[in-house]
Amino acid sequence: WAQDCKVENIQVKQDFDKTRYAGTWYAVGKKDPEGLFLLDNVVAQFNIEDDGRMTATAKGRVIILNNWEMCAHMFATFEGSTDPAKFRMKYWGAASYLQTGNDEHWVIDTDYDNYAIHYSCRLLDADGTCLDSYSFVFSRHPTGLRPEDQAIITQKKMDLCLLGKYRRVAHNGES
Ligand code: ODT
Repeated sequence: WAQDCKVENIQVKQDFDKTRYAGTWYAVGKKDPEGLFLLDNVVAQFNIEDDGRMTATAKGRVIILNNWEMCAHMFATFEGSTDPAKFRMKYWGAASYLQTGNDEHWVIDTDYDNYAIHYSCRLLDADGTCLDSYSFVFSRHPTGLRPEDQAIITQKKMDLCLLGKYRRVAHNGES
């Protein structure tokens, strides 16, 4: 259907299973927020702790203080909500000059074995659309998405009203 781009109407993954989501994901695409942070070579590792909570670590090349590029090690804890695919992500870096924050973290779609697409709105506009969002496309494979998954991801980008706003995230063995 025709999406109205209101954040409250965005569909997320039904019956999201965080246990199947655990493990390594390679960022292959990204729609940047304002004040971009993670650049490329981004690899995220999701874990389920003994108490059932989801945590994650991520490594990647980041940009800090306008022009400094470096490899960063980041950590996150996730707080669940009534919707199993909607979390709040508290994050911080191994070093104090890295970004910290508390963002929405929604799993829009995944097949657990090959692809995932995430979405975060940081700032809601008065009309219910998003003023500042970011979104990661993840693959289980560092080489990128399989052709059969690309059409699904394109549809999801449209649903998020972000088609054409993503860039490719390179993996060249750094970080
Ligand atoms: O890159 C940006 O411009 C904004 C993104 C900042 C959040 C980075 C925090 C990563 C913390 C470690 C968690 C890993 C999980 C990653 C999953 C999706 C990316 C938020």
